[in-house]
Amino acid sequence: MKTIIEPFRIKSVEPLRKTTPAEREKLLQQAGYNLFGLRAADILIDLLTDSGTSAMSTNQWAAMMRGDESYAGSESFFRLKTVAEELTGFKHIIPTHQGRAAERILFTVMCKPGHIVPSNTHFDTTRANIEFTGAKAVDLPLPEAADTQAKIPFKGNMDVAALDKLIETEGVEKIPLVMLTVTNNSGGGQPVSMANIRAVRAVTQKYGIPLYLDACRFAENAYFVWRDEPGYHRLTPKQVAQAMFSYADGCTFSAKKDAFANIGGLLCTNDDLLAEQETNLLILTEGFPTYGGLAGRDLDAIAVGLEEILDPDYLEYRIASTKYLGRHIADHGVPIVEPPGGHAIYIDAGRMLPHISKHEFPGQSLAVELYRHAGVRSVEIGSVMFGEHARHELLRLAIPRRVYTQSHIDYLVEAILEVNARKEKLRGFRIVSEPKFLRHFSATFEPVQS
Ligand code: PM9
Repeated sequence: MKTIIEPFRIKSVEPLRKTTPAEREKLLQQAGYNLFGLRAADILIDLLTDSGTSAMSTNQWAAMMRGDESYAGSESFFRLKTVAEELTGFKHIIPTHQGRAAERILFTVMCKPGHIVPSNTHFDTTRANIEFTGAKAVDLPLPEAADTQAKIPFKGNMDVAALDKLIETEGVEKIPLVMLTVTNNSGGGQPVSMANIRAVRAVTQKYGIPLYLDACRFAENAYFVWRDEPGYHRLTPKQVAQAMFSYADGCTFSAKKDAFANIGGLLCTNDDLLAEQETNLLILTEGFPTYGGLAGRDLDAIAVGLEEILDPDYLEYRIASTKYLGRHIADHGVPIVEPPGGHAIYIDAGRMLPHISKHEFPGQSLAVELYRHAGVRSVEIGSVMFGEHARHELLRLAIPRRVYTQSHIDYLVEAILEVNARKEKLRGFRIVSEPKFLRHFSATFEPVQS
């Protein structure tokens, strides 16, 4: 059979509420045209993020009932530790309440003003947490990745020659660690090849610098390697993931992505001294090392999710579903970041709406219009999110795991193509108010009058 189906059936459902265009117009105005300010009940299909929005399985819910809520020495922690150690091979497994908490602890311990942390592309929370310590976050994506239309595999790779040059010119003492984000979220959800991980590893080893994975979407990355990189097809996705982790000295991980959990994160390392410093900081702000800001039941949900996510049938469906959305809009004239990535489709709003300059936020304009037209929530990944660091003006349609069905995806395709058919009518936005950090979460906007 050629048809790839959702490898699960639905046991519990949540109703979706339809709104009228007039209601949506009013809600947009009340939210200051920032879709983060909408109530979830007013959204039909929510593609704001794939983070913490997964549908948990029966086994995860059952595991939650086993949750051991002991303050210290919880059995739930030891169950998670066993799974995470087996998967990652790291010596120290530190739970945190989500990915950015792991980032904050890691960078607080490792970075100081004047330091530089290179990555293929930092995610916004990663960049913000690095810069909060006074260090600088530097992105070193492949030069070819600048062309959103280039259909090259493993477009999330790091520019290894640029990394070598940066370390050479800036000096080893300025670079406390190198990061690789798998898959490369801000770079279009594109995977990183095992060859690239190995090459980055060789450079970091040459200079004695630790390599950390931002492993939020490690399983989707492992699937791309398994599917497309010569030499890996004979392994299971889990074995590929284990190989990926084997080249790193540690990782940060948001269990809200590739662990199907609604909350949680991990900070892992092989370094005993670092682990001690990190644990001390953890106790100060997250909690005791056997719960790290989570309930015991959350730890159990993550432990089960980490195993379920590597099911080859699930990963095949997941990547095929994302590709279906991407191909059906791109083949009808909507420019997307090619090729379709793992967890999301990114529309190149800058290319789609050339009449809106980046100072008037084409991605934000498209996000607002897609909500106004069809009740779909997406997120701008461009100049609103990254300011002057933005390389593209993108609109991300992130697909929650195991949540929406094929007909939801077909509805999306129709909505996007209808907006595309009258794209010349879309107008830009200007910012009315913004906070100092991570402005996309709470900035307010007003439409630019034509
Ligand atoms: N990513 C996302 O939607 C959620 C926050 S923004 C709505 O893509 C990477 C690569 C991420 C990421 C979160 C984090 C932080 C780190 N690295 O959200 O703190 O994609 O668990 O993880 C979001 P937490």
